[in-house]
Amino acid sequence: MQILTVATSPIAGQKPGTSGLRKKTRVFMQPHFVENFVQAILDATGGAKGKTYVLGGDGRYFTPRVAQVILRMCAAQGAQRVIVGQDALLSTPAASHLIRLNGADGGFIMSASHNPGGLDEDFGLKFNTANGGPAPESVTDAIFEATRTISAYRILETQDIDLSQIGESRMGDMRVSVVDPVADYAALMETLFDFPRLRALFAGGFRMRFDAMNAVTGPYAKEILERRLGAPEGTVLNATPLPDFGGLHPDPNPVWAKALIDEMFGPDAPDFGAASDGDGDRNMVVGRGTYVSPSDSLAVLTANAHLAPGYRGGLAGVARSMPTSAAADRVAEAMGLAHYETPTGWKFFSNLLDAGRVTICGEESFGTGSNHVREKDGLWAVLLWLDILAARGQSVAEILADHWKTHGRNYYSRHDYEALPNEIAERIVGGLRDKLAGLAGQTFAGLVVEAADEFSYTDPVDGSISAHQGFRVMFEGGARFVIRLSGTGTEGATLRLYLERYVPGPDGLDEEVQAALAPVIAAAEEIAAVRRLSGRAGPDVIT
Ligand code: VG1
Ligand code: CO
Repeated sequence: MQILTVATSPIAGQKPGTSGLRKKTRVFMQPHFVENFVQAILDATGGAKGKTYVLGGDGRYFTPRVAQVILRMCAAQGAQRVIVGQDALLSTPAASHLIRLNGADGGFIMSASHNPGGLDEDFGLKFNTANGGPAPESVTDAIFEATRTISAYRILETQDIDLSQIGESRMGDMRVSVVDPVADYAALMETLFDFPRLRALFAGGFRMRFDAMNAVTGPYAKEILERRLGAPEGTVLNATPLPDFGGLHPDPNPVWAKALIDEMFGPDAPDFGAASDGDGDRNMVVGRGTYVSPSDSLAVLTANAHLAPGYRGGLAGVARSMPTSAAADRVAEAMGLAHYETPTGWKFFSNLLDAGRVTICGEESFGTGSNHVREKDGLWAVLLWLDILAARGQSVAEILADHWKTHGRNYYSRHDYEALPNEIAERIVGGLRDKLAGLAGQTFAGLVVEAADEFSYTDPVDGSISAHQGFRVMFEGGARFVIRLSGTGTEGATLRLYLERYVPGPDGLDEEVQAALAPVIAAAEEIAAVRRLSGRAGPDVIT
């Protein structure tokens, strides 16, 4: 076995986005592409010498090759140990947990999350730090800088290691531990939720459908829901992770998880439905005939978490990303909890969680999680919902209606305009930026602008500043819209328009969402002209 030093040169475009580096799979397959990026990660984080890493991913096409490359590079650079999920599988929350459980120095997660997989689709690589959380901006900036100056990488010349068998082996001087990807995660869930109560729920005939979308959560959901909690076999659909996710787009929303939605709104629907994304950190929850918007889900979980054993002592606080609705803020205010508003992306929650300022975090993009790991966690959210349903003995619809009666309702929707030509997206965003300062006091579609700005975040823990995090236009009465460009897309620019309107109740809590938001949608078009400037008749995806 020989350590090779391979000459290389910088490859453009290796800048991590909202959540790691994402590109078309064929881009990742170019010579040196993976190696350059991995070397940049190692160099930017002080080298691999003596370190322990966790490695796994959502099983998408190209994962087995990348896993071997990462192992050989870690071995060449003196890493002490890599803990790998069997078959190179690990959900993102399970990887976060393994890093923390083993006191590892970091982890590599091979995933493009909710993006489709396959030779002609997307691949991705994320690096998490020793706290189990996504690398903060200071680290991703340093990684990007390293990709721009790289001249060589080091890799061990050796045979592939067998990742299909659980157990210990060696690659050069480095220890490789292939572990069950599910066991430690499932054990963690048992400490947070009332498993006997949940077993009794299923034994009593409670019916659930979980769509794993042929992605990584399948084995986790099978083990926890069907084996440990006794839900009938067949509760988990699409449970085998496939390299191309069986052609599904593993993004748990009403558009891409339409089969689940149809079942939940059809005759004889189960009591509860849920779906997860490619890497298992997102969740969509659906009641019988009831869609739960992720922003409302965060608010309901915050209000009811104390019903689950892991949160019986109460919450330290709650954080949401800026585009997420203020529903959770209202709960926090009612409960006297601290609440925080961060930029989009889970990396911004880590400091708040590490400092003990918040217990629960969430994003409008179907992501919720808590201080049990440093990532959002799809199955965790599903189990917390189940525990709440079991404790309250009510349906999802009843819990939502009760929530809105108590706190009022933040009508909410996100409109995505996908794969826009970059110059058009820039024109829309640039136009809005130019207008922002003069908007206050003006009326659009009957709504008076109260304030408008570009969101900038100062981390309350370390004081770091993240500017240019999206445009906000706030109207009198609590309505607002937000526009930002996606940092996870791989084709052109995806523009996200987030719309929100608050209705205090008791009247007007049961409107159709798009109808309730019509004035905000109209005002947003008058101000930002997304449809006019893009020439699109409407959004590609509405969630
Ligand atoms: C999207 C979501 C964001 C989420 C990110 C990663 O980012 O909006 O809330 O944290 O995806 O989610 P963007 O930049 O495209 O809006 V996932 O499940 O990749 O890990
Ligand atoms: Co994800």
